[in-house]
Amino acid sequence: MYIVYGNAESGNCYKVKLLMNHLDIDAQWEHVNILGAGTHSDEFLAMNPNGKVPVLALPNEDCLWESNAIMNYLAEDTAYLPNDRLLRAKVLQWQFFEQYSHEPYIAAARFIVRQLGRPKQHEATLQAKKVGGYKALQVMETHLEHHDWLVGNGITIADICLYAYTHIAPEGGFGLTDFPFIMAWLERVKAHPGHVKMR
Ligand SMILES: N[C@@H](CCC(=O)N[C@@H](CS)C(=O)NCC(=O)O)C(=O)O
Repeated sequence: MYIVYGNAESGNCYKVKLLMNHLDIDAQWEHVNILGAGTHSDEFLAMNPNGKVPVLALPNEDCLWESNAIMNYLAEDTAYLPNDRLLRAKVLQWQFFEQYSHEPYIAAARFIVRQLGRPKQHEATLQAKKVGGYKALQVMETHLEHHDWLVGNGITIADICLYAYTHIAPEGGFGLTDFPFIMAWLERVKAHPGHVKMR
């Protein structure tokens, strides 16, 4: 049985939870306090020297960290990670986009608003995050105007990856009403069998 070290407030952990639900994979979840010292204990750092959740502990006692690496591992040989070389590379393309151009803005803005309580001294950072976040949303909107899914003709881990922080983008102050194709895609992901809410 897998053990996932995670936190229910984390979109990165939700990616793993959502995929596991889609794939009907059982796991034991261990809560990690990410605002305290939970990710900095010697025990935790032995599993992930980078001190972040999620961590997937494998039955052979090896550990895997980085949400997208965990998803690729779990999705191997399933329809959620295509075998076709180009489609597989496109899944990676969206996962790298998520980590470099989406999550650092959208998740970070949400952290400032929700976890830090939007303190005045972070206002300039928050506004800068808004610019980057809306740019990422526009990239998705443009693609989804002509495609039902991010890659190929069905749901893949690219959709699960980007669903995680996009569906809670309003918690960081991002309005989604100007992105009708993203909103329709969020509904498609939500309606797919195997869906589970973040909290
Ligand atoms: N790139 C990593 C990011 C992981 C990450 O930022 N995790 C946050 C929660 S969303 C965390 O553990 N923060 C606590 C800390 O940095 O100590 C991934 O995709 O797994």
